[in-house]
Amino acid sequence: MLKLGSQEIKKDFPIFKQEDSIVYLDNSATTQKPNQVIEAMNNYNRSSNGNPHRGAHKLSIRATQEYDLARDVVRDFINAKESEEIIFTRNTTESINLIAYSYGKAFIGKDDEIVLAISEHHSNILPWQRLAKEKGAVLKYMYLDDEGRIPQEEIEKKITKNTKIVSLAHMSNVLGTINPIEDIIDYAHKMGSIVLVDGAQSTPHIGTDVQDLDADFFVFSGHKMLGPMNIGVLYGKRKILEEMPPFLLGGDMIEYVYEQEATFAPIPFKFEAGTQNVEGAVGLRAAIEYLQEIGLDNIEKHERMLTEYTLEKILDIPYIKIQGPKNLEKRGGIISFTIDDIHPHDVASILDAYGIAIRAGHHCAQPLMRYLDVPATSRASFYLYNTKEDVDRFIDGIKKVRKWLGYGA
Ligand code: 7TS
Repeated sequence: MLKLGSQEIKKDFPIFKQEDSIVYLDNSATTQKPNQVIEAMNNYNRSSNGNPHRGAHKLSIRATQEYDLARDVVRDFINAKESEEIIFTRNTTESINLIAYSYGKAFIGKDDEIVLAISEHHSNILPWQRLAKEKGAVLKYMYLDDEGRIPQEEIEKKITKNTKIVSLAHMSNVLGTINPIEDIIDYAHKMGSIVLVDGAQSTPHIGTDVQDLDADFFVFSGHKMLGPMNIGVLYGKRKILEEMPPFLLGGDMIEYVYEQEATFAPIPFKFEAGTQNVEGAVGLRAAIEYLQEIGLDNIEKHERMLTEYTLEKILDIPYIKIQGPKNLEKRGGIISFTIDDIHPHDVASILDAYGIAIRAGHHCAQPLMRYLDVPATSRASFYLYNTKEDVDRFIDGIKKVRKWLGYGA
């Protein structure tokens, strides 16, 4: 097995051969692809490309088999009960939009409450804003303590008997906090609400068990877990998915179509209108198999080691402020920070000149930025191929930023 933390693992990722000196710390935005994923997609295109579910010919049949297999692999990865509960979408954003549009329009009405956290990504805010405006529903936010965590009192204050859905990131893409979704799901269910978990930042890094969590919906994106862009997942409990009306209408999601009426195919097809992204599903399957071979537990452990190592060093630098938890408790490998007197965009540009890729900006979380009272942050985020040497270069880089701009040490 490949040893995490060694340079060896980078050999699986052709981008690190081409960009042999890059320190890639923008994994929360998107991750790099190993040869295994690239080859799986190439092989599919070379040998099995056809339109799935449509033809009797062998290429269509092969494409259908590849697509179905990918669905089974995703089911296993998140421990869903049935493969029919796995719907392929383009990404987390589309999955949430689908739920807000379909479930929301059918089951959320006037004065019903939708509860989010203030730390949500815009993808988990805007669809609910529109729904709330259209339906006269109430959009409520759970606020955070000084470490970026949702206090228990806040959960019990905001989720009430009128709450119809709680929609929440498992891991914040800015603060790196892992939200107490088990407790929130438990409490929301007691109040009669369902829960959507946005797993965009957690699924790639920590094991997911949707049955254990008892999540009603769970969504994530392939491109943040070594897979390709434009393939995402929406898990939903069978009973709920069956009650929901379709989102997009068109080919492959119907049973019968008449001049004025139509009936729809069973799940998952009801939610997969149009020609599907089989190539993407094949790539996602290869990514999951790669992650499973290394083991999510090992990945989590490795990233915790890197996070601890980084925090130790960064907390020693007096002009740097961490946004989010400063310890390892219930957090992932995402570290947001600001450097006194320097705009985060300048930090990112200067680090780029040293070959270090981080992200700066509002991270699609403007309400959180306002809540934290910062215009933006710089953010480093880890994945399995990062090493301690990457962290050393990153720390070295951020120590040079102020000097570069003439502020002295
Ligand atoms: N939810 C969370 C928690 C995210 O971090 C992101 C993307 C999304 C939803 C949307 O994912 P998409 O695949 O549909 O685009 N987050 C980031 C980020 O932090 N930097 O770039 C994209």
